[in-house]
Amino acid sequence: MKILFVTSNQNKINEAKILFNELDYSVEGLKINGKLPNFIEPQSNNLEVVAVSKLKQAVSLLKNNNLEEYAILVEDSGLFIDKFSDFPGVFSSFVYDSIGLTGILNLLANSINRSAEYRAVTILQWKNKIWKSSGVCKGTISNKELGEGGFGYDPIFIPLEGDGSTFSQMSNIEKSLISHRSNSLRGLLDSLKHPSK
Ligand code: ITT
Repeated sequence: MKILFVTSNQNKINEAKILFNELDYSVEGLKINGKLPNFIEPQSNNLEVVAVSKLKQAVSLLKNNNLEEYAILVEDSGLFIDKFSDFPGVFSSFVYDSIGLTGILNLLANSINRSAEYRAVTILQWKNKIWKSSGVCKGTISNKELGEGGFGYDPIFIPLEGDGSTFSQMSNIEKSLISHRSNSLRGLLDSLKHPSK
């Protein structure tokens, strides 16, 4: 099966490739006329609402472009910081582009409570079948940016399941063993492998 992933983020595509490889499914970014079309994001503080909206828009794009034989994958994710009552959450992208990692580190300066979690919701649709899943990765926010890999908040996110390194200090494979997105995608894989569950 070929999966078209509705994302502009190549890191997300790479993470999905690692996982779906197990079922011999290929994953590539959805492109219409060579580029990812613009999607309207609903005003919502719920990752699933955003993902469902992306899915509906993508499904109608597939229909209009004779791509219905392919499966479509949508995902929405964000960083939820305890001390800020889950902010930036669905606004993670916007906050990253506006105040950036320095802004987050400044907001948390001298704070003892540095707990946070990444959350992801993924939905796969193939023809009229839909599979939904969610994933979490718990961790803490570091005191400074560390590492070169990953993307977004990875230089300041230390997963609890790791060895104290930030996601940016890990390889893609190490991140994909414990990340929120991989956890969510593994839920989809599980449903695909065991359809009766
Ligand atoms: P698409 O919308 O095109 O998929 P995006 O990167 O903007 O790309 P989101 O809208 O889902 O993705 O926004 C999620 C934001 O949350 C993203 O910009 C990052 O700042 C952050 N984020 C989500 N998952 C992350 C991860 O695995 N590592 C680092 N930051 C992540």
